[in-house]
Amino acid sequence: MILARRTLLLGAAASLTGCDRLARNERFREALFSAENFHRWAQRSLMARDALAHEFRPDQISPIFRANGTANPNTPEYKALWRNGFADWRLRVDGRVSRELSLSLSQLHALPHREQITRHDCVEGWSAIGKWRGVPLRTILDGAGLRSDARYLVFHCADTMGNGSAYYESIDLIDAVHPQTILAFALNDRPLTVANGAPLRLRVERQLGYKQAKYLTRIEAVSTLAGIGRGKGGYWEDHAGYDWYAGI
Ligand SMILES: Nc1nc2c(c(=O)[nH]1)N[C@H]1C(S)=C(S)[C@@H](COP(=O)(O)O)O[C@H]1N2
Ligand SMILES: [Mo]
Repeated sequence: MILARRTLLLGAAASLTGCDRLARNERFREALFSAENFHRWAQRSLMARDALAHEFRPDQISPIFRANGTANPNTPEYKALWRNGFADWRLRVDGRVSRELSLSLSQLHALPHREQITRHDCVEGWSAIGKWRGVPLRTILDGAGLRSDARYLVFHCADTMGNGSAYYESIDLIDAVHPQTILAFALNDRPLTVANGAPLRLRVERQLGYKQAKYLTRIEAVSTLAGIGRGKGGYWEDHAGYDWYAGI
């Protein structure tokens, strides 16, 4: 669907033959980038900004929610936290905020929850329906108080990818305050497993799978994505040219 729209926008230039060679061309990448912006603008103008992603019935939940990407961060720090049932884990909230926060899992459990049964779509060609429970991100941001120059939220993760770069993702403030954007600690009525991102992951339901950052350690409010990773707003955006705005 995204590809079809993109092809439409870019016309013949986007014909997928020779795509790799084209992608190395800076001017083509600029065109891609503006099409991405257009796609984002179009999606947001045609639908209400707070439109909800479809929610499914309990009987539609997939029997298995497969794991993808990192299935265990496997660092000494993560293993120590896991061994202790994540009692010592903390979520740091910092950057362009008025009050830095350091939240334990039990503090998160004590906050109002939201539950949603949604479909996760991975660009690698699989989907799964799962029931997520977690704290609306908005609640946390209200507690931290975003400063007026905050424009993005960066989600730092505990895992490092094969090339030594940490996994991270980012979203803008529109998605940050969307009612279905939650920090999830449970999947299908069970605490998140390590494979699915324990102890806490992001769910941003109107975007693709790679935006759903697992193994959260820190949420940083920033005014620009420059200087974070390679500056494109996420691990896959930096390393494989994935779209920063992965709307579905
Ligand atoms: N920290 C971290 N988050 C991540 C990934 C990862 O490798 N590390 N993979 C992403 C991708 S591509 C997908 S499809 C989903 C997979 O979530 P799951 O393992 O619960 O299926 O997590 C996303 N979030
Ligand atoms: Mo994915």
